[in-house]
Amino acid sequence: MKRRKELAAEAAKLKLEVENRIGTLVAEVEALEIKVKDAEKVVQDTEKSEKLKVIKGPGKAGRTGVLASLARARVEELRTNLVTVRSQRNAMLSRVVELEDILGKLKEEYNPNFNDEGVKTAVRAWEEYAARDTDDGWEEAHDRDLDEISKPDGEGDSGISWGEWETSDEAAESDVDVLYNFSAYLPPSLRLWLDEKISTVRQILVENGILAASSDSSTSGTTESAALKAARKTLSDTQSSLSNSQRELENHKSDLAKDYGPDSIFRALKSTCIQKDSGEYTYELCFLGSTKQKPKKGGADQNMGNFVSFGIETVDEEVGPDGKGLGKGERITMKYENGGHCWNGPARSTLVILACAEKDEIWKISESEKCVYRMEVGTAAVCRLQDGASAQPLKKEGKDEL
Ligand code: MAN
Repeated sequence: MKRRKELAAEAAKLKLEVENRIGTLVAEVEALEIKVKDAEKVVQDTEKSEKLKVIKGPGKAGRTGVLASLARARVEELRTNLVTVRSQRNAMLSRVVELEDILGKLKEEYNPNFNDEGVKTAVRAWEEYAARDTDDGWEEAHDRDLDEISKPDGEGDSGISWGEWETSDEAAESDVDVLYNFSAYLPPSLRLWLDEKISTVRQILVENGILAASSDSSTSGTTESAALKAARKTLSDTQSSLSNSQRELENHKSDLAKDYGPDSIFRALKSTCIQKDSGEYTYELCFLGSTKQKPKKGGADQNMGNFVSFGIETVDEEVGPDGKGLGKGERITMKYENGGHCWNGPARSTLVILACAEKDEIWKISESEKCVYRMEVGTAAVCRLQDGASAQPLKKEGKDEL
C-alpha cells in the first residue's frame, strides 16, 4: 500500500504537469493567434503601400520601350536592304547607259550601203527600243527622297530619335510621379506629409477601381522589397509556432483524455518495462507500451502486441507461499493487440492479468493458443486497502463493487 501511495502521488504529479502544460499552451495559442492576425495585417498593409509605390525595375522601359526597340530593328533592316537594292540598281543603270551609248554610236556610225543583214537588224531593233516609252517611273526628285530615307536615323531630318523612346519609362510619366518629383523640392517634413496624403488618395482610388494598381511585378519576384519579405517571414514563422503549439496542445489533451486506470495510477508506470526469462525467450512487458518476446540465442525480437485498453478478468488461481499469484476474484487486465505477424496464426496479442504485489514483476508467461499470450503480473498499482482488510485487487473506476 505504501508503494501504491507512491505510485498514486507520482501519477498525480505527472497528471498535474500535463494539466499545467495544457494551461500554458492554451494561453500560448491564444497569444500566437493574435500575433498571426497582426502579422497578416502587417503583410497586407505592406503589400498595399508597396503597390502604391512606383518601383522601377532595372533597365525596364515599359511596353513603349520594347516596341521602340523592335521597331528600330525593323526599320534598320528595311533601310539596309533599300541601300543595297539601290546600289544594285545604280550599277545596272550605268550598264544600260553604257550599252545605249554603244548602240547609239553603232547607229550613227554604221555604213548603210554595206549590206550587212546582222548590223541592219541590230540598228532597227535599237531604233524601236529608243522610240519606246520607258515605264521605270524614274525621277530625280524620287531619287532624292530615297537618298534621304536611306540615311541612318538621327542623321537626317526625317529620322526617329529611338533613344528617347527606348529609355522612356511610362511609370515616370504618371501623374503621381510628377507629384513625387515635385515633392522632392519641399522640406522633408512637408514632403513626408504630402507623400502620405498622395498615398492615401491613391489607395482610395485603387480600392474604388478608379486607378489601376501598379502591376504585380512591383510586389513579387526580385523587385519585392525587403520590408515585405521581412513581413512575410514574420508571418510564416508565427504561423508555424502557432501550429506547433496547437499540435502539442492536442497531444496533451488527448493524453489527458486517455484511460490510465483508477486515479490515473498507470501514468506513473508509463515508461516502466519489466522482463522475465522463460524457456528460449526473455519476455518483456512495458506498461501501456508493448509486450515482446526476445530469443535468448539471438534473432529478431517478436512484438507480442501493443497496449489497447484495460479490462477485467475473473480468475481462480493458487497463490504460492511467496505471495506471487493471481488468487481468486476479479482482476484488472491490460490488453495488448496487433503484434507481429504469426505464421499460420493471428497477429500476436497478449492479455496481461494484474494482481497486487509490492514489486512490479512478471510471474508467469503462457501461450494459451498459438501466438496468443498470457502474462500474470504483480504490481502495486492494483493494490487497494479495503475495510481494514489486507491489500486487495482493484477494479477499474466506474465499477461500484469495490
Ligand atoms: C515463435 C514464437 C512462438 C510462436 C511461434 C509461431 O516460435 O513466437 O511463441 O508460437 O513463433 O510460429
